[in-house]
Amino acid sequence: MEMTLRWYGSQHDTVTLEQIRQIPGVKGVITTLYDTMPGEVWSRQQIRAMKAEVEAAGLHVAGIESVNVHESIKAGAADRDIYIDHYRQTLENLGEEDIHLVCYNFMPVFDWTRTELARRRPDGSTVLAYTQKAVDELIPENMFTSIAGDLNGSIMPGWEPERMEQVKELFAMYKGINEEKLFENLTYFLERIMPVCDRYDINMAIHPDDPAWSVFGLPRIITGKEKIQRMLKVVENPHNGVTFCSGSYGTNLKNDLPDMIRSLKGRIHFAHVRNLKFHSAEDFEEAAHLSSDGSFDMYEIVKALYEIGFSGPIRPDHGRMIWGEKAMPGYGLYDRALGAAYINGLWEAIEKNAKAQKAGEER
Ligand code: DNO
Repeated sequence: MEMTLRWYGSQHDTVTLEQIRQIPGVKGVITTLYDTMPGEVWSRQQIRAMKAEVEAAGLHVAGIESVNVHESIKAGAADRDIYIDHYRQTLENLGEEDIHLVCYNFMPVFDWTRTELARRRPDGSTVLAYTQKAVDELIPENMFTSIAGDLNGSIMPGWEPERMEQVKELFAMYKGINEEKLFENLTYFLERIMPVCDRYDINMAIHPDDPAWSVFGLPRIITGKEKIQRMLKVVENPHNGVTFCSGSYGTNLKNDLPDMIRSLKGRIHFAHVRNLKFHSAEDFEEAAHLSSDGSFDMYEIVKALYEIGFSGPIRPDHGRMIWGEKAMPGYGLYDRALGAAYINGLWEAIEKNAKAQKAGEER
């Protein structure tokens, strides 16, 4: 694996590349062109400028998160082929610039959903949290305004104000689209982009739906083991892969995370590692990465990644807001740096142990 950190670009991130470079073991960033809209073609010039900035700071671009998929593609609208062509062109331009990993999602309307962006934990840190009750009581158009006060002046990925202004129209687009139809639209999209991915060796890594169930009655299809296996089989190409995000699949307590990782051997191109603390199956908050701070056994998760020979980029995911930091919720420096150090520590121990065991067996 390669330890990385997500970075939103100097115009949007409070964390600098110089800071990222000082996190032990981090040599690469996962980034994006944050000012582009879904459906836009990313030019080679823009990509080159982004790479140059990262490389000037002594780091490299390990992958893109995200190249967002236009709603017309997800909804299978009449004009989807135009946007698929744009997506293919963006992939080609990324490939020409030697970028080989793209994380994306196929969630209608909303990207990830949280109902609180600054829930206070007993140690005084604040974290993102979710309760089903709050979602059930909210009308979707008000989702953005209900969390806007806790944004610390940042724009959350997937929650860009322009998108939120169109929520009503977006919902209308998905009338009559059930899970099966959404799955067909995903298949249609994947079949058309795979030739470009093959030509440029680009690994597509679909991000799970978060939470891993339907919200506001919208269909959600990347939620658990069977569904993800179906998607990998329907387009049986190694470039059609996944982002294994423990904090997203983990929202559904029925998902056995280490078992899922093992079942996805060879198709996990990117990993997001984070821990959640559950108060009930429908009320959870994000915890520190350390196992004992949340509900997951992080050792078992990292061990499963090690055992399947995972070699792609990995990143600590949402961190708590600690030590007075003001940053995009989930994306401050301090707690993610702690997360990176912890995951690196787990990996080192697991690797040394496995090697010692193997040497012992050979003797
Ligand atoms: C949330 C992120 C998601 C993810 C997208 C991928 O913090 O994990 O926004 O980047 O779903 O397209």
